[in-house]
Amino acid sequence: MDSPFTDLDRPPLREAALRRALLVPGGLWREVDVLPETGSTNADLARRADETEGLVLVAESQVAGRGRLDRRWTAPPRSGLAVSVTLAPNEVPVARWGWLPLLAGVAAASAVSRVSGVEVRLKWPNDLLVGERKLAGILAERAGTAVVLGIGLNVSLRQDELPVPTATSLLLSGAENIDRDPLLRALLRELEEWYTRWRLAEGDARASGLLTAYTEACATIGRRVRVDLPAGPALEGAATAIDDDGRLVVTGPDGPTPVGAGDVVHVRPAT
Ligand code: BT5
Repeated sequence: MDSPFTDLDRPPLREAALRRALLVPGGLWREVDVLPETGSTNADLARRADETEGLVLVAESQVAGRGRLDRRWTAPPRSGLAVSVTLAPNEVPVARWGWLPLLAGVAAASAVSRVSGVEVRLKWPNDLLVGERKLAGILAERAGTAVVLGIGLNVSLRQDELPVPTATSLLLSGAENIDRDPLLRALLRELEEWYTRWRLAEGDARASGLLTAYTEACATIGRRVRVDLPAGPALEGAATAIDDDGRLVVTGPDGPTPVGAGDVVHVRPAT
């Protein structure tokens, strides 16, 4: 039976209340839709990205959720948040748009930490971690003159529901609050705040404070990592910094090498 009330621990999102809270005059968000099911909220918004920025699409269930590099994002219905938004920072040079998924990571980690009471950190480029385990993932895709930014967050998944052993959920992390409505509101508000700040600084991550906030939230810096690249040998060394372009600086035997998010297949802890 697929009633919205089958699982009392997983009430449906309240679309009308979300709209009342998020669609405010002068605000970034222009439309908030909650679908019971879709393939991928990123794919849906990519088809509409040129219309306007500020579209928000949430799905209670995704049957073809996308990860990066043709990987998949899977989660049981109503067990988390699957949300995408459209952004079009036209006054920001395109070379700086690579900061958008990192910006989303900073906003999401801060909002989720605050609402849930769980300490959430970032794994470069844009996974949200609790300890070593993945709580949420972010996918930014160019669509014409806009960017579709998608976030998948695990909220009430139980151990036996985790799609991979390296995943976790807010429930499994001992969260104080696993109510998805306030989580989504906080996430979108914080995303709007960071986006506005960054856009006003014309995408300058240093001037907007984004670089500092990202560096503080990032668990990768200071660790030894092994970076798998699409071709050639893996790069191994100490993750020492994030540069002004949002690249991870890995310092190995040949000195510091900046690696861009688009070039990386995997970043793993190295021994
Ligand atoms: C990501 O990719 O982490 C980006 C995920 C973005 C999902 C959102 S949901 C809303 C929007 N609409 C979409 O279609 N997508 C976005 P990546 O770094 O490539 O990680 C994918 C990998 O994470 C998979 O190969 C699995 O190993 C793992 N994985 C899949 N589902 C997971 C989950 N629920 N929790 C933790 N890890 C998961």
